[in-house]
Amino acid sequence: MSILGNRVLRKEDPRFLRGEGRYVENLPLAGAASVTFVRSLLAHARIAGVDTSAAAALPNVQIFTGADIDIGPFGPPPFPGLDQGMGRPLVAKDTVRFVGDIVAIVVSDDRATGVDAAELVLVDYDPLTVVVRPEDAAKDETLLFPDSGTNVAARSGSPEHDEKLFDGCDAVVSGTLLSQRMAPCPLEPRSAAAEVGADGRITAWLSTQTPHQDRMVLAGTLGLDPTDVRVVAPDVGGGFGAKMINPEEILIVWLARKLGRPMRWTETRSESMVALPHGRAEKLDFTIGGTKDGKVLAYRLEALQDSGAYPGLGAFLPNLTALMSSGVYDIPTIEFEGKSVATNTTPISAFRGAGRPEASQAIERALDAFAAEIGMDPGEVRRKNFIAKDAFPHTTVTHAAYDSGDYEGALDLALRSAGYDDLRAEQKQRREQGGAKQLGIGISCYVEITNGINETEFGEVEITEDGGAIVRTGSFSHGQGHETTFAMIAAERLGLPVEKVTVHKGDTDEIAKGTGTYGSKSTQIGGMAARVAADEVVEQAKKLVGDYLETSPADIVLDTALGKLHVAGAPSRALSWAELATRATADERLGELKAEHEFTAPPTFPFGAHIAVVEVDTETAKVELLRLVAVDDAGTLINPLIAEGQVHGGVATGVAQALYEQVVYDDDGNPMTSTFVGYAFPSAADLPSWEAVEMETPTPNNALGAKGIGESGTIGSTPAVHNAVIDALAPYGVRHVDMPANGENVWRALQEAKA
Ligand code: MCN
Repeated sequence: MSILGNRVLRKEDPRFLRGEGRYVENLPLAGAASVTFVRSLLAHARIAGVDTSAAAALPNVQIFTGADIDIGPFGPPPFPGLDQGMGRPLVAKDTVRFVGDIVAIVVSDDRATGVDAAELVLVDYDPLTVVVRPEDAAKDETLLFPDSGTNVAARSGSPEHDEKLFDGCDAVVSGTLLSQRMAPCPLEPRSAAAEVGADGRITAWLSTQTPHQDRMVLAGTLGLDPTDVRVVAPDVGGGFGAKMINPEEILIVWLARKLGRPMRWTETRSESMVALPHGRAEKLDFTIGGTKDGKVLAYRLEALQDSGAYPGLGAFLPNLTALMSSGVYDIPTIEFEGKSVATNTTPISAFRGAGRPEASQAIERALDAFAAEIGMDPGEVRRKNFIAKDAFPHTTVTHAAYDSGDYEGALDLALRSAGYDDLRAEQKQRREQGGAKQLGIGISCYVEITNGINETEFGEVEITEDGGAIVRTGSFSHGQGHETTFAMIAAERLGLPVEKVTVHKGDTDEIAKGTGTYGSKSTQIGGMAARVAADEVVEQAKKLVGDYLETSPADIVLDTALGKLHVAGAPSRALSWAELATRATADERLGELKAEHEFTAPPTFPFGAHIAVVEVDTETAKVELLRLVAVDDAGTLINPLIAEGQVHGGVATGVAQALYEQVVYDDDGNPMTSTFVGYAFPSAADLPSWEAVEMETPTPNNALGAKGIGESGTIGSTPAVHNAVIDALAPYGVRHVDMPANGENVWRALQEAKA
């Protein structure tokens, strides 16, 4: 029986539960200096001068300003259409562009002195006009990068509008939705340390998702050969898309080389809230039209992406929104126009879902608005427009090539599990009774893209002296449980118990290549690379066993149930992995039991349906999420326990966007939510237990049949909860509530509807 599909407990958990995780912050690094960044307190200003004299007078303190930095600006990434003139000086020289921009660096023996010194660095600012709102930035009245001549960093889709797009529609509805700015909030803030070895090679320990890519960026920025850079990512306490290399990590390495002394830095929570890139921040204007019996004929989506002060990956995200704008529906015509602008705020980057939640939020709101307009049940409208189960592979009008799916099946399962008809009956009863506490039921059907740009991942499998195996992966796990699932994948192919397989990751000296973890692509490419490498090891083993048993390798078979290689038809002429490893070690042939593979595949498209039930107190505007039923289909599951955990965490993020979290700036660009006191990051006590319902529709794109699951819960849940709140308020004439749909926004919506 295969280990795959079993609820194997996470191999990494005993380490974490005993407090034995090793993070950058607790790595011993003798003689390391402490680095403190002095950050701008103004959102937009010219730097007239930086007086470091008082700070430098403290014992054993060194200060660096923009003038001392001899390496070029950071980013933007070389994506097509992204303005390359909007790079970020690692330390601001002339201009600061957001509260949190680095203006000086303090190097000290200890952290406390560093903080004292940082407070003594006096920056003379000449304030400039601050642009916080992307709508204002788009007017190009105040430019963040005057040389670019515009704040528009990137465009996507087409600005052309077909005046006849909605001709033939019985009903046309428009709406606006802000997918508000979110802070990623990894519980382990960013941390970096660096040391130059006696051989001149640099080692950087980073709290990152992408060690191999970081090595390339470090080498490229610092003018080093990549082989002279080693990046080690030890245990990492969450990243959620945001923990990819940034100026801080580059500066830590630059300082270690410059001063010939180990350096370390760990950001504080409030520093993390302003300096770690944020996510979302996409304003979506939709128009949807169709027939009165529910068939959608046309859809237009306009996205205005706030890219923050230094447009990078965030400016590219509307491309993903465009690609996925059709959702699970067969919509004959779609128009998309995206614009990404620079503003005086923290830069935007990837955050769990990155561009795809925005697409789902828009189409799922639009579908509900359309259903309300024609007076049809929102589930029924969806049913009329699904891409049919037998239509796969299916390419949407936005050129997304969906691999496999059963969207109606997912909705049916979700509605059944939720007891939809009973919920509607209870809602009707409450409405008739007219009490303050009204019920809202929200539906969201989603499809998302994982491994969106056909990436390649590296995997290596090696048999160890004791007959176990090591899997080396170029992927990285910072909460996703790869130490368990990748071990399961290799164990299944080798016929070894999962306990005998150890997964190594995150050290660029040990692992030849890698891309890291983002876009929920690890299993389908990294897991597959490990699988293929394991198969190649089996082939090598057959050769070796053939030699030892004096038989042709073609006659050797692996009995995966027993973990033995034997002569076909003669099971007693066998060697177990342990016996084989012992003999191969003695003969110095163990190295033959090792193989590597780089696996590439097209994207896969996980999908699902979420049903949210909320209670809204129409007198106090309090919103309570009562239930969330989540059907998330990620193809064949490797480990349903881990997949469920991923959905669980993902749903928490998605619900938090619907109900709680929002990064807020005042008009001067001051962050108003830079601690967990002001930023409404929910705890377990704020959230109900989710009802996760399994569904598995394999992808034909890899032999595991696996799609990604890491972001699904986030993408599916936000629109379900958002729709539920609006549904609860429908009898009051409410057609829209801003996210987060918290008491304040619900109260406003009720007041506006009354007015
Ligand atoms: N899995 C499975 N069966 C499948 C698909 C996945 O059993 N069909 C398992 C995998 O083997 C893996 C886990 O589920 O152990 C997630 O796998 P996958 O969907 O391939 O996604 P990645 O490993 O590439 O994770 C990335 C994804 C992203 S993009 C964000 S953001 C995110 C997330 O994972 N950030 C996280 N989950 C997170 N979880 C934690 N704890 N912390 C974060 O920062």
